[in-house]
Amino acid sequence: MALALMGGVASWAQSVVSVTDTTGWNAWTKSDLTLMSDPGSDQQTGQGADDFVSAAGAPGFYQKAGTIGGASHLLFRARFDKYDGPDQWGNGGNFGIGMDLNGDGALDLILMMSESSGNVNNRSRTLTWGDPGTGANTGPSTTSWAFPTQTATALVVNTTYDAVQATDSTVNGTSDLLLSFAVSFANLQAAVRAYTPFTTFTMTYDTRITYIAFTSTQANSLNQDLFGTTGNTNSSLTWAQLGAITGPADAYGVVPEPATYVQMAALFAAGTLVAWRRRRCLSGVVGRTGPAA
Ligand SMILES: [Ca+2]
Ligand SMILES: [Ca+2]
Ligand SMILES: [Ca+2]
Ligand SMILES: [Ca+2]
Repeated sequence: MALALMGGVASWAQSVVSVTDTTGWNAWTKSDLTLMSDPGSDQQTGQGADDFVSAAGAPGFYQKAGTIGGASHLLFRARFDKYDGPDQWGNGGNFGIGMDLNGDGALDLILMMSESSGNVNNRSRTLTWGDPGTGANTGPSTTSWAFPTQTATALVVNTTYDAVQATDSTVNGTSDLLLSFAVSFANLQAAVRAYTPFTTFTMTYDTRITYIAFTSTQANSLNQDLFGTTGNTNSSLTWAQLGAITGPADAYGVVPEPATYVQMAALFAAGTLVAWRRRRCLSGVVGRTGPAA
């Protein structure tokens, strides 16, 4: 990937990317840039394949962005405790990513990756969007969601889905799994506009989103493992109190240093980060989210 200077601010040029990439991934961090991690054996239902893990030098969650088939995509990659074989992960599992789009700590959208059960060669993997309920949605005990419309997108092995053995960790003495999937900017943008008050939301490489990740046995619950904290899948604490939510990451998964906010705000009076800060303060409606990368 080439680093370009655009208007004095470093910005990653858009590159062709793949779920099978071995480089260019950014590990999830909190707002203070602390690396997020997750222990083994804290998932709640006994399936090691659904247990987020991390190890020294082997982060548990990564993100990147770029083009797949000419369309811009977000790519997510998680490390799990148990590797069962090529392209095997869920066997009926659900892997959710919660998104806070305006920095108020409340989830606005759920991206759910689900894998059907049975013979791995016959499984389907799909993406669907969850619409959070009327609760606060600021932590495990206050969050719910439903799937009001069918917007399932099929994932394709080696293109938008990949599950391979990790070569850099063996947590719990067993082989670990790196599971990756991709979602297009267009798909995310349409879901935001359909399910949230942010009806003019535009997804760009600079758009800042904060994330949580979890696994579950049912698509409408969080009952296996919450990434970034030990247990706590029913906690009444907030995502931030649990250390389970990222900082405001751009599409590449990069969270700016706190000082960068001030610096960039001075450079771009109407830019992405100013809009972000304003939204954080006022919890207002998101408008245009800044210049394209
Ligand atoms: Ca875990
Ligand atoms: Ca929110
Ligand atoms: Ca393992
Ligand atoms: Ca956990």
